[in-house]
Amino acid sequence: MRSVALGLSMLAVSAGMASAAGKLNLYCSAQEEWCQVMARGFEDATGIDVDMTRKSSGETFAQVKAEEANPKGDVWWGGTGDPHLQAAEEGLTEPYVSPMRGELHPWAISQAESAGDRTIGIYSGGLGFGYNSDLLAANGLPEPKCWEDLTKPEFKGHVQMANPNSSGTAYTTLATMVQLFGEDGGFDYMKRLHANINQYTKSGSAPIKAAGQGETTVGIVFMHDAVAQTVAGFPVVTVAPCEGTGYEIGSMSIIAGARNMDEAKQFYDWALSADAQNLALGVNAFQVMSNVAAQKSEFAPDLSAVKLIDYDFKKYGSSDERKRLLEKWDNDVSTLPQ
Ligand code: S7P
Repeated sequence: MRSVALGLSMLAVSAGMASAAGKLNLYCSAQEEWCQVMARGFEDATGIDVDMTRKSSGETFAQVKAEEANPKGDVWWGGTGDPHLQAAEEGLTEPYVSPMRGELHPWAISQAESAGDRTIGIYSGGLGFGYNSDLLAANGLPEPKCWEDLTKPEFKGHVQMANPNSSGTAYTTLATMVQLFGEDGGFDYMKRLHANINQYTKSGSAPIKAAGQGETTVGIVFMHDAVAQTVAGFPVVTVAPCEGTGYEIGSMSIIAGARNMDEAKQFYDWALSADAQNLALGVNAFQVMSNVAAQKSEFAPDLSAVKLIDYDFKKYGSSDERKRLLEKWDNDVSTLPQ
């Protein structure tokens, strides 16, 4: 009896400690498994309860904007940098200079500096595509090596990508084509690609998961997401397109007016540490991490061997440009017959 009472009082003490330690509402736009380990890892490190919601980058941006007058989230972690930059420009996120900043790669810091410290880089990764080698062979298709190959008539119905309105990956694709081929050339490419698309998904990594399952031959995704399918045992080959490609600076921001501001800053500092970033390795997240001391997986795509464009994050993350490109894609591309 006594030990039960003692046990109950210890439980009460630890429950009291948990609530004294506070709570955090985390909006997460990276892959689900990674979001989960970040939430649980922070709880373990601090005792702070985390309520995590996972949504794609564009969807999270729309939610943060819709909640502007009554913010429900505290930190937005992960997802491509463009909508984080747009949120910064629209004053939806809070300036913060973390004491951890000195441990980061210059590209992560310049993301912060270009946004008045309202966001920061947490990882980076190159855009490309992957294909299911079994399906490619079964359909007698040539090995695609370039963006242009995906628009060839024989690939009709074989290519999948996400919708750029909901997905940061797909917005990066659209902005990459405009930067690679110019405004007219980029939209001409998106129209020709549209003719071969079998489905626009909501989530950016869904197309390569579908390729792994044999539901589409090609998926346009970040290369690290294609590599993750290969490592998981699926017959997926990753391609760095021959013309060159864009890349992302996956980002993190504190939401303006966060109800749990102290906890938000604690999470922010922790998420920039090498220990927190090393959690990625356990869930097959093969991005390049922003902390210089974070470990790099042997499977991570070698970006130094990829022809990367000089992606203009400021321009393509600006509110006007992002809205303009998405509207143009909605009106001129997505409505075309297939
Ligand atoms: O975690 C994998 C990853 O590709 O997901 C993020 C992505 O933006 C989330 O999906 P959406 O494309 O649907 O927004 C990337 O930042 C990240 O590298």
